[in-house]
Amino acid sequence: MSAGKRGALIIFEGCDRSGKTTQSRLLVELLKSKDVPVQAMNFPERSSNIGQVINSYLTNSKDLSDEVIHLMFSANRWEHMNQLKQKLLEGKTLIVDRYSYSGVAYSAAKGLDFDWCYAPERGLLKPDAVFYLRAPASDLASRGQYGEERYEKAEFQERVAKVFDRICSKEASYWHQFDASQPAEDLHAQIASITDELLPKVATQPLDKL
Ligand code: DGP
Ligand code: NA
Ligand code: NA
Repeated sequence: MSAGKRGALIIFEGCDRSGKTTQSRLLVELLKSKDVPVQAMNFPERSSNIGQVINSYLTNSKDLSDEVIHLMFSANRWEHMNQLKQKLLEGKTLIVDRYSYSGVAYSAAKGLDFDWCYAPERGLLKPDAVFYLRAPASDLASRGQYGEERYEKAEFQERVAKVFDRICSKEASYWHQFDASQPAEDLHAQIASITDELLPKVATQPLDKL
């Protein structure tokens, strides 16, 4: 690590099938090719004990109340926070597939109170940038069959998208909205250019909290 330089915390958000997986992979590959220390991460992180409960819930083999699963998703982020912080301070840039905003969007889409949903996320590391891949849920559904997981229904995704839109307008200072229906290479080029500007800028800024 170069002295005092930290990595950037970059989050991809969006509905299921919005292209987050492809775009985060392309960004990680690009940064690696430029010798930027980088690591891909993913929430929910399904390997921990909490992550395994979340996985059982998502695959419909376990039912939990909306409030309980909400807090489990949040706890899954909290249990990885020290690790994220340490990596960032070592100079590693983290490219993360989903974060607190999915936590709020998916639970608020069920009807839970927005502020209640946000409360357990407070104190987590604040992202330097959120790349929001936005597309009407009807477009996403037409990309092919949704999978079998609990939330993969067009009507529910439509409600999730509305909450993401609301968060995006509130957090405009570090959210970047992209049209997810454009070709992947075009989207990648825009994301790459924002990331290029971001990394040197945040390298000397202290980490902040949500
Ligand atoms: P993924 O592995 O990123 O595709 O996420 C799995 C599913 O879980 C997906 O439908 C989005 C949803 N999800 C991700 N994070 C959260 C969260 O914090 N809370 C809730 N309720 N759902 C989430
Ligand atoms: Na998914
Ligand atoms: Na994820």
